[in-house]
Amino acid sequence: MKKKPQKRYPRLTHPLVRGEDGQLRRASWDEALERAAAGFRQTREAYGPDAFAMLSCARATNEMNYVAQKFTRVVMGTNNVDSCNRTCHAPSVAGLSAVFGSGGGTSSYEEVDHTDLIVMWGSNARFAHPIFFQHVLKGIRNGAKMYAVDPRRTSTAEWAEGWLGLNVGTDIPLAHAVGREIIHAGLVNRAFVERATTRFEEYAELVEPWTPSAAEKVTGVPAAAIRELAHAYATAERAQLCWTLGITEHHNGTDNVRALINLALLTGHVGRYGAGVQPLRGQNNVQGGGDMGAIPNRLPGFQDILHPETREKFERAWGAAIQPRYGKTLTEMFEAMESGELRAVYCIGENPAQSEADSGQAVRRLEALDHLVVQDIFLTRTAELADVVLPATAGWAETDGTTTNSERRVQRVRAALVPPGEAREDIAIICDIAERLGHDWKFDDSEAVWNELRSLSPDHYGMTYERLEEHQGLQWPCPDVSELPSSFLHGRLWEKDPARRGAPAEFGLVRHDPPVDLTDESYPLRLTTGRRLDSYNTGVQSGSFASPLRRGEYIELCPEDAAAYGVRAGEEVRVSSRRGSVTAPVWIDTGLRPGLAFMTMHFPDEVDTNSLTIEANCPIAGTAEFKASAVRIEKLVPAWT
Ligand SMILES: Nc1nc2c(c(=O)[nH]1)N[C@H]1C(S)=C(S)[C@@H](COP(=O)(O)OP(=O)(O)OC[C@H]3O[C@@H](n4cnc5c(=O)[nH]c(N)nc54)[C@H](O)[C@@H]3O)O[C@H]1N2
Ligand SMILES: Nc1nc2c(c(=O)[nH]1)N[C@H]1C(S)=C(S)[C@@H](COP(=O)(O)OP(=O)(O)OC[C@H]3O[C@@H](n4cnc5c(=O)[nH]c(N)nc54)[C@H](O)[C@@H]3O)O[C@H]1N2
Ligand SMILES: [Mo]
Repeated sequence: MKKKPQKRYPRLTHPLVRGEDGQLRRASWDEALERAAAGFRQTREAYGPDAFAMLSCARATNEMNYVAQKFTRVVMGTNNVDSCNRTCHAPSVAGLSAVFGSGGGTSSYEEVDHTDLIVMWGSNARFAHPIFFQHVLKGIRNGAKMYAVDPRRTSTAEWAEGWLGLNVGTDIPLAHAVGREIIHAGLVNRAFVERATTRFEEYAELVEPWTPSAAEKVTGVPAAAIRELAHAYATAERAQLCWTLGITEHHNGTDNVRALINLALLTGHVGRYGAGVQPLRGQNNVQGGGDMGAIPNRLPGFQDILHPETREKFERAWGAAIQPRYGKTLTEMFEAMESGELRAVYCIGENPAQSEADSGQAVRRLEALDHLVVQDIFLTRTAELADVVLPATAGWAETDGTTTNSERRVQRVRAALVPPGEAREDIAIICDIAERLGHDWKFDDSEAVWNELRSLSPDHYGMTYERLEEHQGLQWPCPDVSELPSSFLHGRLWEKDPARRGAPAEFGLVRHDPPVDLTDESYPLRLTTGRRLDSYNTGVQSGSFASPLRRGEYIELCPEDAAAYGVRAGEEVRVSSRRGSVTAPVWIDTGLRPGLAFMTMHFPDEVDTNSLTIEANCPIAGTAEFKASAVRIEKLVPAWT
């Protein structure tokens, strides 16, 4: 089989603007910045502030995200700012904040070394979170058991005591059956449930029909395995429940998250050293981007926009009025492009033309914009659609600042490489556009931005650059400049004094709701999409390096399905969904089960996987159902050749 050459993206070294001939051409910084600013000014004047939206970069620094959201709120006057957190862990943030009042994972990586049980639920950390996975391995070496809950027998599952291979989109029945078994076996942590939670009785009633055998019928997981996981989790002294996109990238992602948190509430596996609930975040700084307010509903420090005193504090500091309502999520932005409500987008370090579900539709919507400015380090597919392209330095290795990881640890990053050509720092570019729109912000360096943030976010106040350096990073909340923060959250739930315990954690009364894109005779296969170790997201950054590991896109099938369709490994097939169609070679994976196919999102220039996926999304968090499409495959070469 001949392999298609893999695209290598050129690093952006100078600004580009769209010329009269419709092509992108080289421009001076002055011309490009003027074009960018003029388009934003005209949009605001003609259609008002909400016709503008910012996509902010989850790979760039906290400081850059702070400045990007400030630009959106102060210069453009809207809360329409979001990032790829929406395609990823927005349900985790929504679920955790509904239960605990804070959207962060509750534990530290180090606690995983010393825990007794680790559940990796919908997470292939061996591939996607290799550093965290080292802690899982350390925990296992120290005597912990690990369970993997994933439709595929993944590389992560190879280290597990047990693998629960459930049908895609049946996590709620499985979690409810685990919860019911814990209740029936008398393993509920009664003292914790009574003191620190609410709605237990309703929860117990809700899960009652989910006997292990009823759940086996829906999930495909043997009843004995469900019982084993329930007993192992409930009897462990300390347990870590970790999840990622197998839970969140569903049309009911937030409900899925709530179903898992319920298990931690039942057993008291939260708010103690070694016990906790952890969504392992996606990019290096997607946690920080949200913390910095680059989301439509929160000001920096995760402070609610609807809270009048919070708004006043920021209005005083910024000298501008802040809209008293939430802005649009990334999902809503794309809908508003369709209706014409959204006319101008400033896209910094995101590649939505290839990462959005139903990418054909996403590209059409981006093309229809009046004004698209893309600021990136590579000439992406999204940049190819832009009116102005601005070359930035990479947040990693070419820029000073801080980033925040999944354990809420803020760490310093430093410029170690000289950026190519005329590339400039993201913050400097945003400030130049702001200046052309009448806002003169003087930030001498990234520390000046950080100190402005510290003055407005109590959770970050105690983290000076000096202290971050001294302690090799600090975790939020860190309100005090002399004390060290706790490594885990919500210890308050264990307090005997109700005043110190604060608001109770609520059980989530969530119900099973199968995937939107149903399989039927025409589309009989369930396609789930995800990652491989050797590539990164839409391939823009990983595609530029020659690696002996990369092997392009495949549709992965189990041996039984390959035999049933009469296709061999390496043979090209047509893969079609209700939205689009691609051709891809077959890969045979014994970790899959009949009826389940897998593809990545890493090689969209060769095989545009997202032309197949469905845009159905979670009404609470806005995250699309990347994990469940219905497809069919057809042989391209007739069987008689
Ligand atoms: N090497 C590499 N590392 C990465 C990335 C990368 O592209 N490459 N991307 C980063 C980003 S942005 C993110 S968000 C993370 C994502 O990290 P992960 O979420 O771990 O990665 P995925 O492969 O998308 O999905 C995880 C697993 O969900 C399973 N799954 C699918 N459907 C279901 C379901 O219905 N229920 C359950 N329980 N599981 C299901 C899939 O089989 C898959 O193994 O990785 C980050 N790290
Ligand atoms: N089918 C399918 N689709 C998915 C998913 C899935 O599991 N399946 N997962 C979803 C998830 S979890 C995510 S997070 C999204 C990712 O979607 P995107 O964020 O749109 O995709 P990336 O490829 O990560 O694009 C990152 C861009 O940031 C640029 N960049 C990197 N560093 C910097 C910097 O410092 N400054 C600037 N200005 N630019 C920078 C890179 O060059 C690149 O173009 O994809 C989503 N799409
Ligand atoms: Mo992600």
